[in-house]
Amino acid sequence: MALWGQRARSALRLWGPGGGRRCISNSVSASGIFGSRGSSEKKFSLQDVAELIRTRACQRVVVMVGAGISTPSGIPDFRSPGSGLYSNLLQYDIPYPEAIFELEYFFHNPKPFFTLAKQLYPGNYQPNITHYFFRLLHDKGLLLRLYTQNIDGLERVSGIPVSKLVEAHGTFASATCTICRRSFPEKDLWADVMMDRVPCCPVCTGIVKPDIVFFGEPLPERFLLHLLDFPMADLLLILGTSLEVEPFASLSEAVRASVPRLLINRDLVGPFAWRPRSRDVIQLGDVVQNVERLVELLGWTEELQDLVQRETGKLYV
Ligand code: CNA
Repeated sequence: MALWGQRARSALRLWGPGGGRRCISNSVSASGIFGSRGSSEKKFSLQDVAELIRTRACQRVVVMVGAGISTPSGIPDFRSPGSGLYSNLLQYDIPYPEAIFELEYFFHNPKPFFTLAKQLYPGNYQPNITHYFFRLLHDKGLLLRLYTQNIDGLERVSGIPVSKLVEAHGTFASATCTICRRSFPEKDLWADVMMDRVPCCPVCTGIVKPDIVFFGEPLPERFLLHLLDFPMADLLLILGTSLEVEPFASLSEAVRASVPRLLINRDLVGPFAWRPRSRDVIQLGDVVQNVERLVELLGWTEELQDLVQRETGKLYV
């Protein structure tokens, strides 16, 4: 746990918009395979990835996602210029954007965080087709695990069981007193946040914080599942993330060198830019459009539409 804490600590210092440059210690060396396929060999394509899934040649799919999969649901990401959360934080009256996730500032003034929490709180936004695509992967028994940096809870809302999720930067689904560490009931947290009240522990009156990972805090213990999942994965899908936040970002290099990796993102990011592998597939552009294309190649379009209709119906009952 100590080592873990140390790794997470140094990593979470990199959350800021200008930070996050790599310092990978546990990556699988890609250089070996990079030269192992001749330059004349056909490049991997989205169609190849679809084929691996469709034929069940890959059945242990690991997914890594970030804020970019939730922008189509209406939640701003951090770093997109103009629309990103960091450029919209002025309204919260904080000294600098990252302060909103800093413990020191939180103890000084918790209001801005709870104002943001109210905005991001699960229930205000609905999953989009990307979340439901992962749900379909799970329903078909192909999802080994979904690692998310998001705190919007939309993976849960889409119906993916918590056992299949690693919410690496925490969740609003639970909360803890910052003083006595007692857990605080979810429904009471929700009521306080919605009523613009700072939640306080009924026992020691300490401020209660949703279990969202702040700068300098260790990641949830479930994150350690990556030690089992990534060596076992036979396909890695990475969507909607700048791959700037460690230790999450380094997971993109933790699959075996022979494992195909698919990046769907607006920008070319992380090791796809600076240490590509021969089985990398890069689909730059809008996440929804690219997921729809993949789903079409898989022949799952109708099934996905049915799932979305069914699940969206439930949300409004
Ligand atoms: P980020 O650093 O803001 O990067 C997002 C990436 O997604 C960027 O590369 C964008 O270009 C890309 N992107 C945005 N919209 C789209 C789209 N429609 N199609 C394709 N690509 C798109 O966010 P990360 O998740 O990488 O950074 C990690 C932080 C952000 C985590 O700690 C999160 O907690 C935090 N965050 C979460 C949420 C949320 O829960 N929805 C919102 C904002 C920030």
